Parts: sequence; C-alpha cells; structure tokens
Amino acid sequence: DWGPAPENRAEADAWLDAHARTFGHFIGGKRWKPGETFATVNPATGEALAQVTQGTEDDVTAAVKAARKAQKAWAAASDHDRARVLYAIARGLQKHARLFAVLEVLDTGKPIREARDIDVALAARHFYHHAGHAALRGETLPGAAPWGVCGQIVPWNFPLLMLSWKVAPALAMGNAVVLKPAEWTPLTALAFADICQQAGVPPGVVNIVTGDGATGAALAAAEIDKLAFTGSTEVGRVLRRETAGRGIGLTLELGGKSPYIVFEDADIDGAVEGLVDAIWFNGGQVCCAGSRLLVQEGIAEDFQRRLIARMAKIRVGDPLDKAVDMGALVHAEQKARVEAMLAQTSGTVHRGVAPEGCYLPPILVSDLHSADPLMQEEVFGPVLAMTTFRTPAEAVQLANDTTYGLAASVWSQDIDMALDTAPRIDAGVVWVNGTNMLDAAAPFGGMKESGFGREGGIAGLHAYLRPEAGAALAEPKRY
Ligand code: TXE
Repeated sequence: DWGPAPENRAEADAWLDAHARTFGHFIGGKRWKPGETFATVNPATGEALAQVTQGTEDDVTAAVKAARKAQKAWAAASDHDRARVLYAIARGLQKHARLFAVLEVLDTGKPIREARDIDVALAARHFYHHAGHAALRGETLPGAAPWGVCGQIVPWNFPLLMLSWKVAPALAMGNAVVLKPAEWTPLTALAFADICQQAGVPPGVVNIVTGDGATGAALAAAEIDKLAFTGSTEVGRVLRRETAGRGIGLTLELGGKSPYIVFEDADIDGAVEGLVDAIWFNGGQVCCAGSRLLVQEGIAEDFQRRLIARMAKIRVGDPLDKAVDMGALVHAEQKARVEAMLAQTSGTVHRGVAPEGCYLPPILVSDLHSADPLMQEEVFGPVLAMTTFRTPAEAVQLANDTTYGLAASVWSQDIDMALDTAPRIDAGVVWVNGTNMLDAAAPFGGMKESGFGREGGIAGLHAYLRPEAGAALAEPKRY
C-alpha cells in the first residue's frame, strides 16, 4: 500500500529535491551540469516539477561520442555479463517502483494504479525478458552483430515503458544508446540514470539527453548507426526522409486508429468492459487505443446504452488517488488539441463526468460516417468514435478504411468468425475478445502509416542487429 494522496508523493519530492529540481543530461555515466533549461509541469496541478536541460547539437555529439567509445567493449562482453546488468536494471526498477510510478504520475497525469501496475511493472518485465535473451544470444542469434550506436526518441504517453522497449533489446544485443525522452515527460528517464549507475551499466552504454524536437532532430542527424522512434506520424515521415540514403537502421512506431469490432453474438458486458481499457486507459493517449467502435446493427442500441451507463461510473480526478480510473491529460496543449477535433464533428456527443482543469471525461461520439474526421484522424485523447455495420464483410471493410494499421480487437463468441476476421484486418496485432494485451515476448508494431519494425519478441531483437546478421544464422557459432 503506497498510502493516500498527496502524501504518497513524498519520496518523489525527496528525489527531486536531492537534485535541486534541476537536471543536466546523463552522458558517459555522469550527470552533466545543467545547461539552458525548461520546466516540466504536473498537468494535474500546473506546478513546475523541475527544470530540465534543452539539449544542444554539441550535447548530442558528446553523447554519441560517449556511446561510440563504450559500445565495442559492451558488445565484446560475455553474454552472461550483459544479462547480469539487464537483470540488475529490472531489479532496480522493482526496488524503486514507487519512486518511478509516482514520478510518472506527476509528470504525465496518468492514474497511479496504471503507473504502478502497468508502466513500471511492464518496464521491469521488459528488462527481465531481455536479460534472458542477452544470456542466450549466442544460442538464438549466433554470429549476430549489433548496429553500434542507436539513437532512440520516445514520446510522452508511456515515458518509462517506451524507454524500456527501446533500451532493453538494444543493450541485450550489444548496442550503446542515446535516448531522448519527450520534453513534457523527462523525469523517469532522468531517474533511470540512477538505476544504470547502480546496476553497473558501463559508462557511455546508456546516455540520456533531454530536450525538445530540435534535440530529437539533432540526434537523428548525428553519427548514429540506427534510429528508433515512437511518436507522431508527421515526425516519423520527417525522420524517414532524414535517414534515407545514410545506410542506417530505422524503426518507426507511429500513430493509430484501431478498430474495435463487436459482432452481434459477442459477450456484450465483456465487450463494454474491454472498451474501458481499450479507449480510456491512459485517457486514450495510447497509440494502439481502440478508438473506432464498430458495432453490428442488431445490438448497437443496446450496446450504446450499456456503454453510456458504464462511462458514467468512470472516476476522473487526482491521478495520485488510487481510486481514480482516469487522471489528467498530459498537457493543456493536448487537451486543447482534443477539444478542437471534437468541435468539428457532426456526430452525437455523449460525455461522462470530469473535474475542471486539464481533465476530460470519457467521451463517446455516435452516429458517425466512416469518412468523419473523428473516424479517420488519431485523437490521442478519451474520445471513442462509433459507427455500425451489417455484415462481417462490411466490418472488415470499415476496419481497413484508415491510413493506419497498428492494432484491432474482434469480439465474438463464434471463434471461427473471430479467427476468420482477424487476419483480414490490416494491423500489426489483432486481439480476440480482449484488448491491449502487451507482452515482451510478443512483437508489437504497425502496418501502413503506423510505421514499420517490431518491438518485443524475436522480431524486436532483429531490430537491434545489422541485417547481414541473418546470413550468420546458417552457421552456428562453435563453443
Ligand atoms: O508528438 P511528436 P507530439 C501522436 C498523437 C499526438 C500527436 C502529437 O496523435 O496527439 O502525435 O504529439 C520528438 N525530429 N503521438 O507533438 O512531436 C519529441 O521531442 C526528431 C502518437 O508530442 O512526434 C518527442 O520526444 N524528434 C504517439 C517525440 O519526438 C522529434 C506518441 C514525439 O513527439 C522531432 C506521441 C523532430 N523533428 C504522439 N519533433 C504514439 N505512436 O504512441 C519532435 N520530436
């Protein structure tokens, strides 16, 4: 039990105070003196939590240099040694779970139950999983060669979890990294520097450079061997152009507009409950959020009625309160973006209840046509867009009527129908009678404008190996 709000933030405040609430980068195993700084703000209260350094081109160059210097020895270390370090990181995250969870809550506005049970728990699991892969690298991927120095740019919706999705496989395969957290949410990445020091990560193998899009652009342009990016489709396109022709690796995990298909024979209460997780988890600020609800006509009215009743029970409020289901949006700017999109719709808007401030209630917009912007554009907020279909063929056609292809959910008690529908949907992952099932052992990533490359599973390891490593698979290493 982590205690009631707001006392449960004492440890995080003590950590921030210990750093005088001002942070420099983490380069070459050391915390640098702060440079020019900007504030990172708690969206739930508006308080400035800390000052964080705006990374310059020189800072990025220094970090890449430190990574370059450290990488060869890290790659040459025994698989066992790398595994031991990854395991120690996982243990460190678990040991300091409360600090990480509360920092994440303060910086992002997400509810503490989610930060504790999902963000931090899955981040630790990601390092455990990859510790195993590091230990077995010679067995499973003999002769495989790491890229070298990887630039990694992550967004603000799951700051620590996206860091772990990127850092764990990179390190397991023998790369060194320069990671840039999002400007709205840099705190857990900065706290992760402590974990690296405690876990015995050799200086320079993990470097954290904070800053905004300009810092990210500098990292993409630096002398790196591979770039991994999670964020908007717009920036993804820029990075694709930026890296084209340089012979460096690139993986992009971009936006989504994932369909949530409910057939007439589905377990309706189960499908309603699943939606709470699909679209209102992290306030809908989730790349794979089930943001397009497609319901078969015969049950649509009943389904909508039950959904609206369930929405009224979702508790929105202080993210540090354990009883809260939905916290604040990440930033006032994001709230304004969501409201602007909502203002344009011709659909019928149904709202739950939320307090004043940087909050939005769960929102359902019904009576939409598939061409409505709310059915087509990623909102990245708690807005569910709904339409109906008649036949399974129409469900598939509507599901694929999008430029995105990240995830999908199919709900039906008829397993033949579900398994027949799933592969016809253009999506990197399709869940049957479930949603948001993420696991380090399962590859995750998109099709179409949702990006390319996979994170998690064996496919996720290959993303951190030079492609020519595949040739070496034919000739196992001799022991
Ligand atoms: O994303 P950006 P933003 C979507 C979502 C959201 C919208 C805008 O729809 O409403 O994008 O969010 C760094 N070169 N997603 O503006 O700008 C930036 O500093 C290199 C979906 O926050 O893409 C941050 O670290 N880097 C998404 C990261 O990119 C650049 C998660 C993401 O920020 C850069 C986030 C540049 N030119 C937003 N410009 C998902 N798929 O999960 C910015 N960055």
